[in-house]
Amino acid sequence: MEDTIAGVSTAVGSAGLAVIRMSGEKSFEIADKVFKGKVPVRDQESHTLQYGRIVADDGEVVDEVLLTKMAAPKTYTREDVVEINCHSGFFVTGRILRLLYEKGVRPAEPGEFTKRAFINGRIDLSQAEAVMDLIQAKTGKSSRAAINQLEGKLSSELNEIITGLTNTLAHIEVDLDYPEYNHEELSIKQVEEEARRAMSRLENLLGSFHYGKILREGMDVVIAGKPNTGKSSLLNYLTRKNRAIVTDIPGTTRDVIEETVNIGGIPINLTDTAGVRETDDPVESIGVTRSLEALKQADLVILMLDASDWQTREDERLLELVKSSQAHFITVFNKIDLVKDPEKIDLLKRLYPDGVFISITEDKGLDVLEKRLIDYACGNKIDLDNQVLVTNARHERQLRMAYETLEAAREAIRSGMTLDIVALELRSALDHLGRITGQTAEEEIINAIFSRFCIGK
Ligand SMILES: Nc1nc2c(ncn2[C@@H]2O[C@H](COP(=O)(O)OP(=O)(O)OP(=O)(O)O)[C@@H](O)[C@H]2O)c(=O)[nH]1
Ligand SMILES: [Mg+2]
Repeated sequence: MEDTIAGVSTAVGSAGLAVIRMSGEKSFEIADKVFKGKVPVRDQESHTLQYGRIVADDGEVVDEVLLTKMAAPKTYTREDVVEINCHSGFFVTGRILRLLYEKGVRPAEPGEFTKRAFINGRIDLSQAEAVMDLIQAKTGKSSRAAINQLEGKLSSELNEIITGLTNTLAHIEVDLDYPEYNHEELSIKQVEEEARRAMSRLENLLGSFHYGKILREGMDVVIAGKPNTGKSSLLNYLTRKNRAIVTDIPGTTRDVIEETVNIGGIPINLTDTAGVRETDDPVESIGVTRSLEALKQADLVILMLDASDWQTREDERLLELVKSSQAHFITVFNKIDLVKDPEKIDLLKRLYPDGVFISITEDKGLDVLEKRLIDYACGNKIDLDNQVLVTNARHERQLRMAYETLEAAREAIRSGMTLDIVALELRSALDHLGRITGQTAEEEIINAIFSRFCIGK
């Protein structure tokens, strides 16, 4: 039998209300030792709320609360659950928890409620991970992706692939165990076909990771350019804040500044960097080094040029640098308001057909830039309702390994290997897929995942 556990499920700090959650076989019995309401908790109807008081052993009223009783199995953990809505604050919640501990409850570990939901088979591992993604979702679209995963869209796609492969494996095993039936010709073809089918589904899932990862973690966009081109002005514009200092003195930004913004539902982690140039100033030169390092981490670089002064040696050097870093980049010409001759602008547009031309001071072209950012994340091409998204790097890794293993299985078939070798590869592919759903995940992995949760979840 599992212990009964309790923890505060709401955020720590001053707020109107807090929720203390308790789960386990003794939840109702223990609740009755501290809660005084109209009816004892054990007689209260399941999935209802009751008003009452938390009373200490000496009769002192600790808090007025609302208590929710939820009997197994239709609960978050599939165990008996009690939730106490109490007044928030360190003192009150602490007292109530201590009372519960005195009556035999154990403090919940981080993520332990969700872990129980997983162990008790209500959700699989990828769904449990989605709980945390949902809590940390940065935009509406991110939370949408997490909800889809939580509701089991990824799980059911994986389970279909797993079932197909498992059936095939069973088929092979029969052939191996009863060779007298000699189905070999037939099953080899089926095996090959099944592996191919699974691979094409895995390929689909893997292809969704670019966007899925961006939704979960945000897209890392670095604004780079020589000094004074308007990088910090762009950061301020996109964040709608006066986050970075803007002056007309080249070399204003010395450090790397990061802010996350929501552009069209895509979380974008923006980094403003120190303008890159050769400098004798020791502080600025550290800033330049950091800029170059930030470039290497970027999913996408906004290379910022001054439309009125863009052919400098510094610009060329930077362009080379960005190109050689192999990062994707958008060339942005700022300050087009300063270019009075329309022919000059036309020339620029011809030279840089993929460039984006903006003026931050006159608010021109910034909508085009935002659209380009969204397009790169491919936010508009993906239908969140119908596409199963892979958002988690751990899942992507296992999917890729499953894919490679299936490829090896097909290779084994093509080169005439015996069925037992093929079976080995199939089993290994199934192991990789099972690590995502949790069926074959090692205990350390499971523990590591739940330890990243907050207490009370
Ligand atoms: N005319 C004009 N000036 C602009 C525009 N955008 C920014 N500026 C001005 O350009 C100057 C430099 O802007 P910043 O945003 O500090 O430039 P930066 O690239 O961050 O500069 P460093 O931090 O020194 O590398 C400021 O005086 C801005 O007001 C624009 O579109 N048009
Ligand atoms: Mg700056």
